[in-house]
Amino acid sequence: MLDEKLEPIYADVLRRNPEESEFHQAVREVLDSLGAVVAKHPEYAEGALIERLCEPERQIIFRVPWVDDKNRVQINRGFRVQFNSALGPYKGGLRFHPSVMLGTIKFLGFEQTFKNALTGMPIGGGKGGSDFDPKGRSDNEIMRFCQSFMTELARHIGEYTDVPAGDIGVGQRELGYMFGQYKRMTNRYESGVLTGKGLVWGGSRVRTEATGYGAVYFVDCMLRTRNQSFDGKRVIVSGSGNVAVYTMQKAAALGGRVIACSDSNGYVVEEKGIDLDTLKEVKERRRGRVSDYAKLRGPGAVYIPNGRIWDVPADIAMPSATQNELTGQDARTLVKNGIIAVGEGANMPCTPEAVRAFLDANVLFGPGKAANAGGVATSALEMQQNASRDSWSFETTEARLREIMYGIHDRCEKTAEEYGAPGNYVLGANIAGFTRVAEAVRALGVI
Ligand code: NDP
Ligand code: 2IT
Repeated sequence: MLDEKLEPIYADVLRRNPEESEFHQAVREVLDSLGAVVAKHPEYAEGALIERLCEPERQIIFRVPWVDDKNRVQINRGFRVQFNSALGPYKGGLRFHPSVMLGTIKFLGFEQTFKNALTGMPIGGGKGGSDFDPKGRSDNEIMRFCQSFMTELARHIGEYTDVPAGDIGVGQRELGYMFGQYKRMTNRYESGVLTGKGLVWGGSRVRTEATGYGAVYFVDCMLRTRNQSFDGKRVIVSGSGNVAVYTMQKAAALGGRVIACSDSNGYVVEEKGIDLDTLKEVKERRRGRVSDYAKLRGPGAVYIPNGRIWDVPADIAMPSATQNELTGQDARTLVKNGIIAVGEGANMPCTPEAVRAFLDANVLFGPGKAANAGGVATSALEMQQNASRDSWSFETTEARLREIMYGIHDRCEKTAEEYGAPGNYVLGANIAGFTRVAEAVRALGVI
């Protein structure tokens, strides 16, 4: 049940953003946590403050024409939603996936605003992307698409305005082509305009690893509140992209046994533990599938096409692929099999029903906007290095990331306690993120 002050705000969001179910879901989840806040601080319900937080400052939609290898003209749709800049320039990734619609980018931009606030760093929230499908495209096609996408995006971004980065389907290769095109168009080596750059062209150490490492640090903090650790635990990680791979790496480094990962075609289980060198060779160099990994590893690795990775009994689950990939039914299966902690590496991977099932079963649950904030936080560290024309060591950067994740955990934990729900990281993250961004929005007047 929504608080009566929040009910009309949500009704308005539904009415003004028809057919955008992912955006509705993300807004609803935050509003569900805010009842206690507006009861304690009625000023937050005034001045249409919450309404303003639900309305993006700017939404840009553009055509992306490009020519494929067969000389055919292709048309995709590009998006950039500049959600909120009260705390700093808009900041958030670009997603290239055929499922991308305006509502997808709005949900991600909304989440990003609170996530970025939670890091304590000076970054606003934004997100962008395209319905372009990179699968099966040649390197030249990827380059031409990225150049065309940037040709339009360039006029909307800048180191003080809006700083994109990667997300699903966008990694260092794509960012390189986009940065190259931006540099060419503007005749400026403006390193701070994008993050997730390669090391020799202005990138930061640890940015590649940051989201996964950060998510594991967050889960580790949650485990410690119950005198537990990763050591000896069975860990399952969905996805096998950037977030998943470095989640597996850090979980294994802390003594966890990572036994399963997946892609959109199926999952692989290897009881001995997933071999990360082989997985990286398959995913990062060959751009292959987890089925290729299973073939390379032989009989110890079992590939299950079209199955649900959440059927694999585990102690810790880290959904790191995409939104709504873990349903209420999956959550009940995990609980039945004795899960103790879940950390969202992806954005909104657990459905609301799944989140409720975990909270009801007293499972430690780290919501994405807290648990996966290490990626964007390290992007902010990349911006710091770019602004000071400096480059930090791996150790220094990782130590900063770890400190930031511990800080986020403490902020969520303390806020949950303050609002009478100890251990509820969903409430803690939503309220702590909201209050920081709301404070700034209020201070800046009606703009
Ligand atoms: P990648 O493109 O590197 O990897 C995505 C992985 O998820 C792939 O294994 C992919 O499988 C799988 N996947 C994607 N879409 C679907 C789908 N619709 N159904 C099933 N599987 C799917 O992306 P990232 O690792 O960067 O991102 C993963 C998640 O983490 C996203 O939710 C993203 O928003 C979030 N995130 C990313 C951050 C970053 O720094 N990169 C930071 C914070 C959050 P397949 O190859 O078959 O498509
Ligand atoms: O969802 C996310 O936080 C990201 N994709 C990373 C954003 C960033 O700007 O580094």
